[in-house]
Amino acid sequence: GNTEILNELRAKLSPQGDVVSPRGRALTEEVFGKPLTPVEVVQTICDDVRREGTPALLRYLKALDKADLSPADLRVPEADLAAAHAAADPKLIESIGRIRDNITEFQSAILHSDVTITPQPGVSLTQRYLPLRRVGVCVPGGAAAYPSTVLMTVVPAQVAGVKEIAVVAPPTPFGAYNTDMLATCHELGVTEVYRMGGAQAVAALAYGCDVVPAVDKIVGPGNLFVALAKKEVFGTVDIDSFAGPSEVIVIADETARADFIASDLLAQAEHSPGSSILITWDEKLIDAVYDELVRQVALLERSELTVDSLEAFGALILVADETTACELTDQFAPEHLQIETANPRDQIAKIRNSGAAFLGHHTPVALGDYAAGPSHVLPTGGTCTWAAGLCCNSFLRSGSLTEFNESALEQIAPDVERLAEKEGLTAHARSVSIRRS
Ligand code: HSO
Ligand code: ZN
Repeated sequence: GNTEILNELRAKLSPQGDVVSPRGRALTEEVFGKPLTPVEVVQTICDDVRREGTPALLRYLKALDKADLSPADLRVPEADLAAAHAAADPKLIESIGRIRDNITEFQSAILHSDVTITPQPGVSLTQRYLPLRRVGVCVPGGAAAYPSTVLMTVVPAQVAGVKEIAVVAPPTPFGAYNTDMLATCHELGVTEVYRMGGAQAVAALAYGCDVVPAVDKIVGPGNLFVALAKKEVFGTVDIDSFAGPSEVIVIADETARADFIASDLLAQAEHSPGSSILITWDEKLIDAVYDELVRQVALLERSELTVDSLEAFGALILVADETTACELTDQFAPEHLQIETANPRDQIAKIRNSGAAFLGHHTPVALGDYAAGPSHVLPTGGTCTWAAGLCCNSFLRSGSLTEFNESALEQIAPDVERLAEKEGLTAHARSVSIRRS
């Protein structure tokens, strides 16, 4: 049945991800001298970086990323950022500027501001929001370069008012050596960029070392090891949601175009691994989308990887009706939800669980990935039932301010004293009664 298919997919995309590739397993055996689970690998790395600092960081970058760096190589010189910017395609820089404006406009509009109430005369209660002082941003650099991830993390942090932003990217051609990524950092005014990736970079950001001062929060996507390392350092620092393999569910009706749907499924599969699921109650769409997938995948630059991903994590699901489509979607709780129907608001009203939803025939997920305004850093693996996507408010922490005058204290005092007595905490009670006239 359809539920079983989705459960199976969900299990494969599990954020715990205890499966590693044979290559990964061989590498960890070589580096650690014994087979370790990914969690054990990450714990070992984080412990070592916490205790030893930079030497451990360098050792792991060499062993795991094959990057033989000296301490001085870890930070990208600001001159390199400026040079990458100067050499970049001017059209790219213009696009980045426009996208930054889009993100800024949306994020500024949703930014929390302080709230004060006066529930009664003489009482003032405030929730105030302050930006984090310093944050770390992980930018992936394995399978592709992601200037867009720089935009979708850094701009919300800037809107929140974060002053210090440290970007880390693995020392790879798609990572810290990618000039488009570096140019984007420069355009956004980021001056701290580090050539470091994996669990070791997360540990360095969390604990700090001579090269990079510790941050208050680490955000951004990465591979399994980055994700597990963020969990490992949570408590020392804050982290954002869990970002595993990308996922989309497309809900479509008879008004949808098979070629559009196929293009959306392929865009997600291209992330490889990426999960692409169509749910429809229109039988004709299933075959039409399948044919379009076959036709379009051949045209792609990453067609082989995309086919692998579709085969492992893709599904075309026919359901009896719209209600069933919405129920299945809610159960799966996808990172991205795309609704290609005549009245997408009818369906979204019935669905609680999705990291981000894209409504209508003219709103491919790619708009959100690159340019619309909400961040593309979203909870995956079904975690959107309790986690939210990154936004400017992820970079704030709140605190409360409470102030009572004498008569307001007098009014509330009996309740405080009664509860304090019940708890046997007489010093608490006295700290109130001593102020009463
Ligand atoms: N779909 C990815 C983000 C991304 N797509 C970056 C293209 N570049 C996770 O939401
Ligand atoms: Zn994407």
